[in-house]
Amino acid sequence: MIIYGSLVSPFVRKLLAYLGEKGIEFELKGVGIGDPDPGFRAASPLGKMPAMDDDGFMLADSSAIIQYLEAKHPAPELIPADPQERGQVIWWEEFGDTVFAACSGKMFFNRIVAPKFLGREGDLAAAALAESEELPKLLDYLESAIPASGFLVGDRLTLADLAVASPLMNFKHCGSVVDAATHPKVAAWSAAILARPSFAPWVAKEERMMAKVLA
Ligand SMILES: N[C@@H](CCC(=O)N[C@@H](CS)C(=O)NCC(=O)O)C(=O)O
Repeated sequence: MIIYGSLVSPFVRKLLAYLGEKGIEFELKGVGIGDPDPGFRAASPLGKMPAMDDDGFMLADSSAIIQYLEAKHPAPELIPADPQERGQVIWWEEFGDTVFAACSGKMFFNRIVAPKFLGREGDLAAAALAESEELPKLLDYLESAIPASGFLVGDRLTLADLAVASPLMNFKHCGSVVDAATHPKVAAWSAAILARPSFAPWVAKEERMMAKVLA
C-alpha cells in the first residue's frame, strides 16, 4: 500500500499514527502541495494529501482512508463499535480535523508553508489572530474534556487521541507549545500520545526536517 503525503500535514500525521497502531505495512511517498506526481494525482482528485493506493484501490482524505482501513483491518479497534463511544470518537476526529487543525493551519501555513515552501508572504495577521483568539479557547475546552483515564474516549487509545494530538505538532513548529502550568492535562495527555511508537519516529523525522527548513 502506498500513502502519499508530507510529514508536516496534520491529516497525514494522523493517518501514519493510525497505520502504526494497526500494524499495517505501507510505503510513504513524499509529496508536497500542488505536487504533479501522477500516482498522487490519480489517487487524490482534489490534489490534497493524504491519498492512498491499496493495490490499485485509490482513495483520498484521511477520514475516508481510515474508515476503509478500519473495515478492512478491524483489530485493534480504533473506532469503537459501541454506539456512544463511536459517536464520541467521530466528534473528536471532527474537532481535530476541522477545528484544531484549521487553527493550527492558519498559523503553520501563514508563518511557515507560504514563505518557506511556496515562496510567498503569508497572512501574519491571520496567524496572530488564530494564536491569540482561537487557540486559548480550544485548549481550554480540551483541558476540561480530557478524562482521568488519559484517553479522550473510554479507557484505551482510539482514533480520537490520534486525530486531536496530531495538529499539536503544527502548533509546536510555530513555537506554540502547550503550557503545563495553564493546561496540565493537555500537556500530559499530548506528551503521552505523541511519544507512542506510532507517532514518535515520524515526529522525530519531522522535527529534523523542520529544523533545516527554519534554520
Ligand atoms: N479533509 C482532508 C484535508 C486534506 C488537506 O486539506 N490537506 C492539505 C495539507 S494539510 C492539502 O493537501 N492542501 C493542499 C491544497 O489544498 O491544495 C483530509 O482529512 O485528508
